[in-house]
Amino acid sequence: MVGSRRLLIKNGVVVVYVVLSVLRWRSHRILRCFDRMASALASVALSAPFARGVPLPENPMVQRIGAGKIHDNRLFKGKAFRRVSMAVSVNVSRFDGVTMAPPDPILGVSEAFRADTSDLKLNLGVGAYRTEELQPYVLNVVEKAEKLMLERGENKEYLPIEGLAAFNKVTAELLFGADNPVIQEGRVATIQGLSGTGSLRLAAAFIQRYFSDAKALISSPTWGNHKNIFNDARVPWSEYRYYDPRTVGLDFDGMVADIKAAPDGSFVLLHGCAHNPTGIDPTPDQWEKIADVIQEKNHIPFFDVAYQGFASGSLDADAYSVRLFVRRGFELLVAQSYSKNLGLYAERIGAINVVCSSPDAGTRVKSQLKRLARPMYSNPPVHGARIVANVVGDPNLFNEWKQEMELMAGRIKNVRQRLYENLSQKDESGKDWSFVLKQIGMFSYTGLNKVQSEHMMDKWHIYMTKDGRISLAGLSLSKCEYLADAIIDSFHNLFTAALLVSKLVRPSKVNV
Ligand code: PGU
Repeated sequence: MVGSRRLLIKNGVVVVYVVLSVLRWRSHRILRCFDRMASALASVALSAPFARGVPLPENPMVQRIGAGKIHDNRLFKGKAFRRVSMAVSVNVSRFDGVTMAPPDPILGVSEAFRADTSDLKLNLGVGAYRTEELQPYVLNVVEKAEKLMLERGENKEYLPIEGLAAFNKVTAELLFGADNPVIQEGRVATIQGLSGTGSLRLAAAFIQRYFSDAKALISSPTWGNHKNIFNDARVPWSEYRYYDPRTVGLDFDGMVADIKAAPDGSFVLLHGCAHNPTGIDPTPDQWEKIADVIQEKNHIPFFDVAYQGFASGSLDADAYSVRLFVRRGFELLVAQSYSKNLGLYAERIGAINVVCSSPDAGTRVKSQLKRLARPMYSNPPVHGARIVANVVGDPNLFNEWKQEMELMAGRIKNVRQRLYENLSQKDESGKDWSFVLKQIGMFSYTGLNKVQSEHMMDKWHIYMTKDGRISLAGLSLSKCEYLADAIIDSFHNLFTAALLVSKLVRPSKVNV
């Protein structure tokens, strides 16, 4: 009697569960609510004592619970729930509520490029150096350093949380200069990071933890991932004016005014050199004035240095802005990357440096950076760090590296020059393309907008980011003419339509 009543209840519960599951499938809006109810009912249906007749997958923990060997109620509930979750997922995915993420605006371009079968295709999306034959390039000094590492037979033990000591030392010296007082006095907290991105992310986590009321200021436009980094770290940000479309140059007055208008004590993100995506850097005089206003407002400079040595071909020239701010006595943050200047894209090697006013503050900051890193990734990878330590720390390899860097930067400059000549010669409208020559670094900001950039891909098979940025590092001299034809066509023939769209689609100014 008791047994058949139990069977009846069990069947009733199963029917309700099936109905809810069907309804859940029909309606995405109430998905979460049904999901929870369905799970709870299934839990009742499948758990003891009603579940005796329901076949379940073998699970030693379940058997132990059934045998009454575990009496911890918390554990019992947890394990039972996990078992039921598995059963529910047979017909309906627990991940149905997960929506499709859009492709990444930069790395997604490479995916689209790979899918294109045309012989004409050209990938100017991602900022990655290619040879004149458009092949990836491993630097000679990197190969030499790796050979050394193999010969030494180094082990693969964990690094300390802060990374390889030899790496941190040469990295900070490369950035600030070995004789810089902040290095001599031990006032820099340097932590090896997961390349530029990971270092920025660690710094953002630090800001969120210790300056939770502070805001980050980022340039408009900026490298797209800056916004993601601050969003994910829950650091509120807003933009300062940077690019002036009328002059295709720096909106210096706008920049200064916006930095001035921001709440005191904001973190001002500055591109140390080769601003991405515009390729427009402030002049030394403008850097001084930017430092003035940051000082006046008690802001904290936060440099992103992803292109040291790659912009001008000189490591020292490209560290000018950072060293100026250090000379003026600022406490500041600098994220560094070896992706471009040593071609170590996939090694994920970089660093975060925090310059403090005292060695004691430096020690404390470093301890907290380590504390943040530990639960995120525990400690960083060793291979790239050893390559850097071997190249930057060895006078011979260091000199050879500088020559290779000049070569890479030189090839980009040549391509820039050729593109400018082709644009000027071929464009019959008389448009002034000289801004291409004024920009610096890997990129050229063409001024093409979204519609025009999409036309470059659709018609010409030229892959670029939709903000009009092209990576000259992915261009060869022989492809310049083809690229110039594509730019001229996209710029003039889609001008009206593109103007209309750009008026309708305005970028947002403030975010959280
Ligand atoms: N900061 C800036 C200004 C950058 O341009 C990049 C890379 C990074 C940091 C991060 O580089 P890491 O590789 O993490 O060291 N920007 C390139 C690479 C592609 C990407 O978006 O990650 C670019 O094409 O903009």
